[in-house]
Amino acid sequence: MTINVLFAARPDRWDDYEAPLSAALADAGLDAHLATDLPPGEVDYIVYSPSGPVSDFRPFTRAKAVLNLWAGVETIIGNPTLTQPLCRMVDEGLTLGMAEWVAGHALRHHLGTDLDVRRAPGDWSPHIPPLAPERPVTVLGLGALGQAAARMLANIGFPVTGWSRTQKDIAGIRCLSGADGLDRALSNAQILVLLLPDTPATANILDARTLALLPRGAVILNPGRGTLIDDDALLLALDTGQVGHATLDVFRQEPLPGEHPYWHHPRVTVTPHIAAETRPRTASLTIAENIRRSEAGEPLLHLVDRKHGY
Ligand code: NDP
Ligand code: OXD
Repeated sequence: MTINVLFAARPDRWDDYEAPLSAALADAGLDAHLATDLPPGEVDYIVYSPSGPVSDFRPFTRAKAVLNLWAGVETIIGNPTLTQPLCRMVDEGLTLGMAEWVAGHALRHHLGTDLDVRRAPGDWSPHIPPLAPERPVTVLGLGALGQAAARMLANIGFPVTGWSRTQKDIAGIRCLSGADGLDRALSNAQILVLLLPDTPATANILDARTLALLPRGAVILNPGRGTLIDDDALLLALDTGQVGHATLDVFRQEPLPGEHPYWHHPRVTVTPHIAAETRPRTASLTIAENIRRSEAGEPLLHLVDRKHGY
């Protein structure tokens, strides 16, 4: 029997996804009908994006799973109409994109690139940064994206500490967990990367207390979520020099309002939630594999844990 797959992302994404997703479904051996408009009661799987048209899942009485195109699930996890299993996106394109973004921004601060590219005529003085092995970096969150970023940073040569809810064992990374582990992870983080999800347990994880644990002048990279940071505490820490620079990709309100102090703060770089994008070709493989598994009675990949919220 034909499997009906509803593409419920932003309509302008259809052109990017139609061909790769159709091909991935066919390659997975599935007889699937993929469309942007289907009678809800006939839909077997929903390919979902928070910016798409579906917010009430009740009419989708036959749907076996909701397959999110996003890694983050904070906008859907609390939806009371969602009774179907929810899978988040783990996509090798998204993962590599994030690792590259983190490595690029870490290197910008590590090398002091801004100092060199802003030189004026006559300013020929050398500025010698330490080498990567002398620059400890910490990554909060060791999931799909945090691990990839941590590995890329370690490959460059940085001594990398990672912190997660459950204890990990990753070659070449010092892995910590728990409340005491967080304090230790922060205490020597000259560059701190936030790759935690937005959950009640991670809200304001960087606040006045935890910011004070960082070495003076530490750099923060936040491609995770805006809610991870107490913005007032960060602004104060930037003003006092406790934090040397913050490169922020995600915010409590997006787009970041024009009047927000982050826009004009000399120690803040704002990027418009572009750290990593779900890539249609590779994301289609994840979606097709999950539909194949579901149809074969195998466990779904990347199932969201509703208790923990990610
Ligand atoms: P995962 O779910 O794979 O990993 C989340 C990590 O956070 C896990 O290591 C988890 O620990 C850890 N974690 C969760 N809660 C806690 C807690 N309370 N204390 C300590 N550790 C915790 O997510 P991804 O790596 O795929 O993505 C991370 C986030 O990146 C997304 O949720 C999203 O917010 C953001 N993102 C941003 C993008 C951008 O363009 N800016 C693009 C894509 C994602 P454990 O391993 O023990 O479960
Ligand atoms: C995501 C994101 O969660 O792009 O996938 O932020």
